[in-house]
Amino acid sequence: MSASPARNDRRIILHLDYDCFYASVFEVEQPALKSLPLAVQQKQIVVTCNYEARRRGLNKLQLIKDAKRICPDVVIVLGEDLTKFRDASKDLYLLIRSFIWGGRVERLGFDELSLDVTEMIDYNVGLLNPNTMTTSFFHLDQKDPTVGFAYDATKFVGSTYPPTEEVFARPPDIASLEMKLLIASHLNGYLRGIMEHEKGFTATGGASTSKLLAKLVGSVRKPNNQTTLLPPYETSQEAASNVIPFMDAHEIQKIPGIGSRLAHKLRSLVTGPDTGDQKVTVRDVRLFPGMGPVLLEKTLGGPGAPKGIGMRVWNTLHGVDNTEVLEARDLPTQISIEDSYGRGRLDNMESVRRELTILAKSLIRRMRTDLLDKTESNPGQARWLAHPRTLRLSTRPRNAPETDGVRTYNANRISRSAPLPTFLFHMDENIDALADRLVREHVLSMFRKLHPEKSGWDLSLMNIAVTNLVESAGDQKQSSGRDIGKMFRQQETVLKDWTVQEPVERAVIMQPNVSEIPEVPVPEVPGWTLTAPPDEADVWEEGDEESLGDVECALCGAAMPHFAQLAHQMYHAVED
Ligand code: TTP
Ligand code: MG
Repeated sequence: MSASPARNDRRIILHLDYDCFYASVFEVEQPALKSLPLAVQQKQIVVTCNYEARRRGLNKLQLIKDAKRICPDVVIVLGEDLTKFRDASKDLYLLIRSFIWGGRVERLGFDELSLDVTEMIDYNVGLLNPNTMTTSFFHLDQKDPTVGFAYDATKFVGSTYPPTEEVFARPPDIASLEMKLLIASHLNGYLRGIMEHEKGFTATGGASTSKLLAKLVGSVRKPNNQTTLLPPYETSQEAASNVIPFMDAHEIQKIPGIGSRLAHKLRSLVTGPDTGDQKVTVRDVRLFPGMGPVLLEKTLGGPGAPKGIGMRVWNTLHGVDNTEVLEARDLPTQISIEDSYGRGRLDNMESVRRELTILAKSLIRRMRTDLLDKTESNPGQARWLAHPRTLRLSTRPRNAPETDGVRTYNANRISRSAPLPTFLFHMDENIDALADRLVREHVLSMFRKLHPEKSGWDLSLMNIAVTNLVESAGDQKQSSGRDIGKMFRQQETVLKDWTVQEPVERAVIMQPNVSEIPEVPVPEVPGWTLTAPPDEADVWEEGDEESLGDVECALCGAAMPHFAQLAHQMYHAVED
């Protein structure tokens, strides 16, 4: 077997995953829902449900009809319009980011955050006084020593992996990784408290030295809890690493970055090709004879696979992840809206026009939400922060049935692009009129070029997107998103567990935008692009794609987003 990869545990990373996120958005709007079993519906699926519903036997990605059977008094709310989830997600992200030095916060999907708090922890370790550990003070601001909270530096907040006594017989050495993680657990608890008391959302937290480990250890105790992965991380003469047994116990597919396809290949390698979807753990793969980066590259590499996949997965199996916390762009790279359609729903030009107009309306609404400068008090004069240059229409035709009547799933989209007409930026016209004009004057002709036949297409999906965004010059987006003085005053009353000192003014740290952007010509747009199928379900990350549904389940006919497909299949497997 190859040597274990080298560790580098200099960073301290926190992970936050909001509890039953979509359901919580409804609960925050209507707190009476909290005590009821609540499920959020998209198409015929429960995309999430609150923990009261989970106590009564409901699950994420269950069919609505099954949820009603298992829990007849379940309250079902529609969650197909993602606007409120997106807004809540942005709001929580900005709240948390306002505390983190350097704005080192990455959004993963709608409801997860990775925070690089190394600098904050190093600074606070440097200020520890060994004689007054139980009455330490966490500094949230380097310039103002009064801003922060009191904490006991002899105890972890929340749970640990492996579990430990709350009070140490001997507090950890101040210079140790354990001490840093202990302090990080207090920051984690503080941020979760702020989220709950300011916004009403609970989250589950993890603390470790990488995005991978912080995320995985965070999910050890859900909901509304947090877990810190305790050192040692490396095996030494004194003690064995905690990381290896922690990683080893996970099913291979539960590991971030090892999606369904890679997991399938690894399972086939370990158990043989015909053993179905037998459970295989990280340990099974790690200890497989001859295992190492070379065998992994041979098993997982090939056309379309990222370069160096063998080494990356080898590192992952050992809990080694050196990827940086990437700060989110404030502007999306593209905006795209799509919907899926059952058989026969799009078989004439009138129905295509009608559906395209619905998509176009959502698209323009999203452009106004995401790309307009909201600091302008008169909405009619709001400035565009970026101008997309390209309009793209994509469709996904269904495969015709084979001779035996079986219809195979076609994952390929075909698309056509054209320059985006500038009238879409007119703020004095209403969205309905703009959408109508966009479809009549532009999108329909793109559609006819994609599908020259007069009728008879059988499309399972249509998507309209604006891409190739060019940021506007002279953007002044350093607006303060929050009044931190007010926040600290509020905390005095709401956060009983955390001592809060003087109020202070502080602005949200936004990434400065490039102040001068050269005029970029409209690019050459190819007439035809045949897009490869996306690497479905390997990772689920919130892109700029807004999908209301994507694939049909062959067993029950339910339509669902493509990322839900695998979990849905597993659901059927359990049911059987
Ligand atoms: P998750 O974090 O997987 O779920 P959750 O936050 O609802 O529940 P948990 O407490 O277990 O973390 O996903 C976040 C949101 O994304 C979820 O509220 C609904 C949505 N979602 C989908 O739209 N499709 C999916 O397949 C999944 C898994 C989630
Ligand atoms: Mg969640």
